[in-house]
Amino acid sequence: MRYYMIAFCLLSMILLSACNSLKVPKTTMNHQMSATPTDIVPTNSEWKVSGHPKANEDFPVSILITDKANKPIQSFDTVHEKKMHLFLVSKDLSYFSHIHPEYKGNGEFFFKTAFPAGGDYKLISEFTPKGGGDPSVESHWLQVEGAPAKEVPLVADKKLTKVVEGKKVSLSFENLTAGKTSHMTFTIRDAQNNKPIKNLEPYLGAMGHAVAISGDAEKFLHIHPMTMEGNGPKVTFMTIFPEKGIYKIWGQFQQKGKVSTVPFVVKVP
Ligand SMILES: [Cu+2]
Repeated sequence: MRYYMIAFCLLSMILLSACNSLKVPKTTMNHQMSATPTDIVPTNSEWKVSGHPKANEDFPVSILITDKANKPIQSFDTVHEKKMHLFLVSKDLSYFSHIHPEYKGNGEFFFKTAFPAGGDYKLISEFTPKGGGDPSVESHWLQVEGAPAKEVPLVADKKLTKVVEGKKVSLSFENLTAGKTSHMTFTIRDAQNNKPIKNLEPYLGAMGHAVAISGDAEKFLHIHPMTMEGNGPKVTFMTIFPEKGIYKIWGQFQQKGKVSTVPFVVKVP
């Protein structure tokens, strides 16, 4: 049964990534599986930003999600505890934020945010219209006025170990090749004493989340762990990078009620 599930999961991923590289589905094994692997509901989105957003100033954004006939989609599934997951990144991928817009009804989501500097930002929303098996993705580029941050060149990390908020996090891959199933493991230790952290807490219904975005900000993968078992120090994700190239990956893990975001830049051969 387990192997059947794995095979099914792989097949869904391959078919879906072939359909639309931006809409690569979740790759969790525990996640409810769709009836058919091409279960993405086609959508449109309308992003409304009032005025001209300026750096360091909160501004409101509303997103209207419609179907192909431009009728607002009424119901959304709650996936990983939320109806919509929204990722905000700067063009150079140096800035990253993961938030959850509020559902207002009648297809409309709402959030407020502020960006730390002027420049171009990509807003990537992920949601599942009710009855759709796999999440839909809609994105929008936004220009923010103000002094731009110094552009950070996106180069692959030489060392895949980072210390973030007292955690020493190492990233390792098995079978890292574009178009193939890769396993990506984060190992989390206490930066002070190097002891493995074994008390990770579920964050949005999983032992961690990972997001990968290609260097051109065109390809987006939201990845969930392969298992709910264990609370660290290792969290393994399974995914398919659709194309070769540079990707930035953010792992998010919760311990003692606090979420840490750990970024890595990798080159996928
Ligand atoms: Cu989310």
